[in-house]
Amino acid sequence: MFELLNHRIEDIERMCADAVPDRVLGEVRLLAPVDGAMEVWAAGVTYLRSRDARVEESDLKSVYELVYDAERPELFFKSPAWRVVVDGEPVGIRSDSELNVPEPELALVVNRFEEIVGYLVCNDMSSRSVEGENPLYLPQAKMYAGACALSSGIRPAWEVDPSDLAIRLTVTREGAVIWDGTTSTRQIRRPLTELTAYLFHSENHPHGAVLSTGTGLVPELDFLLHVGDLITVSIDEVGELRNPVVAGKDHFRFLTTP
Ligand code: DO4
Ligand code: MG
Repeated sequence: MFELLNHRIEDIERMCADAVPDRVLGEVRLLAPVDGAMEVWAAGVTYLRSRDARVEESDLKSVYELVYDAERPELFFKSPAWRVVVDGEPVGIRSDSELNVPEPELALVVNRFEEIVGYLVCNDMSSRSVEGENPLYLPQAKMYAGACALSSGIRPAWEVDPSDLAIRLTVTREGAVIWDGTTSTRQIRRPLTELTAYLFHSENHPHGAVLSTGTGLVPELDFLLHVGDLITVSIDEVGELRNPVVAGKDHFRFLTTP
């Protein structure tokens, strides 16, 4: 993957057009679309719903109101490539967290030249109770075993207009839907290129990067994920991600390290 992101978008488009598939999709297991020194980053509080939900859960409300309106967006490191899980694999909740939610997000695949070359579905799993206690706990609320899921297939940027894509989140428990909501990328407060510009502002990403663009769907405060729940995130024209929920790091012990 990172070798592809070493190229300009017009070269990638040509390489994709010329590529001759040597295997049928159904016959292979798709891996995470990140490798090498690629990192996954995420933006936060880019939708009004995310701002309001965090104001509600937090003891320190104003940081979220301030960052929603600020010139500089909130960006945080989410995952190295090797920790990412894909469609069908479990996502995690922290064993020391009571209030956990999925965050369904459009993610951008960015080449080393800061060009958006494709789109993915991301689930930015989060502990609301850990973050709500103190925003300085954000790295623990956001980075733990099984916290970052990405869809495997990249939708090329030249095939999709990302300005008004429906994003849908469904949580199923014992076969019944217990939470369901839809938003649109139209609701995002910042241009996508503003987010990528900040990601590359004072850092190089020589293997490219994935940047998730924030959530516009946050369940109500009384919603708790349970072990065994099935989370489905789908984004029109981009893809779908389905992951069962597990708790604790042991389920991820056998992820392949770099
Ligand atoms: O401010 C904390 C994280 C926000 C976030 O992940 C989001 O809005 O999607
Ligand atoms: Mg998020």
